[in-house]
Amino acid sequence: MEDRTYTADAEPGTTATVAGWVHEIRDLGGIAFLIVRDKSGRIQVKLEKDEMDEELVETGLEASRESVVRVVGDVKEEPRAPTGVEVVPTEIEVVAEAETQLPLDPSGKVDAELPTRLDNRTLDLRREEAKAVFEIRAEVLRAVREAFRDFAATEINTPKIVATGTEGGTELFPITYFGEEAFMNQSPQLFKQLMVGSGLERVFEIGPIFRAEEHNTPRHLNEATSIDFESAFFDHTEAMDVCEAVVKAAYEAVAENCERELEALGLEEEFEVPDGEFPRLTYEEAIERINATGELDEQLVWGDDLPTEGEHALGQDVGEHYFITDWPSEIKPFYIKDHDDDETLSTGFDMMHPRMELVSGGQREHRYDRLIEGFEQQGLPAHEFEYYTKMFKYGMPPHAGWGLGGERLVMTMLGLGNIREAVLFPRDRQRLSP
Ligand code: ATP
Ligand code: AMO
Repeated sequence: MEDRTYTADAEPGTTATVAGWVHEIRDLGGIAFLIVRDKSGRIQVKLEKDEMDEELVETGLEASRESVVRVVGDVKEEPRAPTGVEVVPTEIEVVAEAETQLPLDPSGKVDAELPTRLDNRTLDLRREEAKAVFEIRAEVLRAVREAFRDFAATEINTPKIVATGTEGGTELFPITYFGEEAFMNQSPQLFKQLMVGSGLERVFEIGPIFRAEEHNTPRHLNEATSIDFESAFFDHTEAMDVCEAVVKAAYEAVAENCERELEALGLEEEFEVPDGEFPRLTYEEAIERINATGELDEQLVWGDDLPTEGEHALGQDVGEHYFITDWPSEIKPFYIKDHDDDETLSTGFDMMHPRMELVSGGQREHRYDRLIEGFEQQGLPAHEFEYYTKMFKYGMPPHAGWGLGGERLVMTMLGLGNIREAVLFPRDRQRLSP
């Protein structure tokens, strides 16, 4: 198979071997066309019934849709062909036959519901639109890695089987680890912090996080991809600068390198790279603006978390990516540092897309005594976190960082209605396989 030519590269005047799936057979009587699809596109294979070898024509005509075929032939210019070229075959081989009853139609003529698509991802990703999402997702991750490298951050991988949670106890998936209780990791939070005190100083990780979310929503997954950043000697404003640059780099890369995919999604006109600085509102301004929209039944007061409807109302009001800063300390986790001049205010921030939260971050509490106090205030058993806290006794620099939901980034970037569209094999309350 190594001698095969991608359909997009088949040059008129050459003899080529193309291999791919039978997208369609158009039988017009004396002439028929087999449309062969591969990763690069499609090509027309001409079958002239009276002029070509009977067996060859028959093999072509009898190939069922979505069978894998290998075609050897002369590539000719043909203005009437969809791509301007066609293959006049000398050999057609059905390499792998497909049953005629397909669970979904990869040509996209018949729409399928999301659960059917997720149950049959292999066939679903033969559709240009579905494939485009994952080509773009890959480009986003590539661009994000490159942006982090430009900021001199080192990529790390931290354990996903852990002894303690970090983001609130109820969302943990417990597992048994050689007879001991353990959990699937909710966030690389504590490990990335441990690494800023190491010789690495500035790190990033792109990896899975696991959360037993209570709610089944279009924007929550039980296994998600977290893009995490953490740097020594940064405060929260510097962490926000990096966050903004990384998100913009992802958009820029997609605009530059994913023209075909954006077109497949019908976004070639609409797609915009965010320009200008993301506005930074304080939490106090945010609740005032939400209250002023009149969209909520009850006015928000200081200390409330922002309800989903509140986020939506504010998102519509702001109309672009933005940060919410200076959250009340009491609603941010123990590892977030408070402002030095006002302990009721934290350095925690969220970065929002008009549709939803994308990022949480902040400057971290790096002073050992304060950190231990923070555990006590949140009712967490500090001794269970000793593997983490003890390193704060041996020279832990001030540091800051954030975590960005990879699927939420792709979802909001492409206007997808459901986060599951941005994951090959999503895990949710109803879905454990495939
Ligand atoms: P028949 O004599 O049975 O009609 P034919 O081989 O002469 O068959 P045409 O009449 O030339 O076929 O074409 C049938 C249809 O297919 C026409 O609409 C024609 O434009 C189109 N067609 C013919 N050849 C090609 C080609 N190589 N690529 C795309 N379309 C083609
Ligand atoms: P947080 O819990 O806000 O912060 O998570 C950070 C970002 O991760 C994404 N995310 C999810 N995406 C899909 N499904 C989920 N269930 C899910 N949970 C989270 C969101 C969210 O904004 N340790 C901190 C980060 C930090 O301070 O560095 C944390 O985990 O986009």
